[in-house]
Amino acid sequence: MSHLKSTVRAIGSPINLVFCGLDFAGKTAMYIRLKTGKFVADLKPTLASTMDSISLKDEDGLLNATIIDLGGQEALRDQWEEYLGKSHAIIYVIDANDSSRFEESKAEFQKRIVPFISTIPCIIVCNKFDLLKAQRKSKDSSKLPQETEMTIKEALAVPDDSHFAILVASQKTGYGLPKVTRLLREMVMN
Ligand SMILES: Nc1nc2c(ncn2[C@@H]2O[C@H](COP(=O)(O)OP(=O)(O)OP(=O)(O)O)[C@@H](O)[C@H]2O)c(=O)[nH]1
Ligand SMILES: [Mg+2]
Repeated sequence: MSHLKSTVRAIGSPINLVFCGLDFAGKTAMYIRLKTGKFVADLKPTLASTMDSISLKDEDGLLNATIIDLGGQEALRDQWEEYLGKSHAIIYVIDANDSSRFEESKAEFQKRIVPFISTIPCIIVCNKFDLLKAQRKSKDSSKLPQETEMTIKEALAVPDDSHFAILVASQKTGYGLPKVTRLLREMVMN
């Protein structure tokens, strides 16, 4: 993984994180979970983008971020570009439990995200892992995170030479979220 940083950031200043992805993917749920540690089940679609400050914590301390949570509905997607170019990292969220929308998510990823990810790191979040896991029921699910990563990487046709990481996560259970801070440190801060 390279460490390119296209957007200059003053030392110690917050990183700019942009959340994008299709409507209903779980962007707002993730931002709220990262900020408050809580899962909100009855969120309304985001129509006006939200800007907020969050503090992420890990064993290395605090990582301050200014986040932009964008709306994913079709009519709102043209707005993404304006924010993507100013970000230090992109969080692209996909509902990993809804394969009927993988094609649509791939088309938007290829059109709107790929042009940025040779220079801006991107964390692809395979969200709603709790729902995928529940479908496995009695079957062994130890390999499911790895399988999900592969499925989503292929579904989005992520270019091998791009600056990305894939994270399997659930906003409901919190699965995967402790890795976010470390990934951001590795991808943006180093
Ligand atoms: N079970 C489960 N539900 C989730 C998860 N993440 C989000 N949801 C639910 O999915 C629905 C959509 O989540 P949002 O966060 O509003 O989706 P969004 O991507 O912000 O959607 P837009 O604002 O329209 O772009 C909500 O009912 C959430 O509670 C998850 O990991 N697991
Ligand atoms: Mg939202």
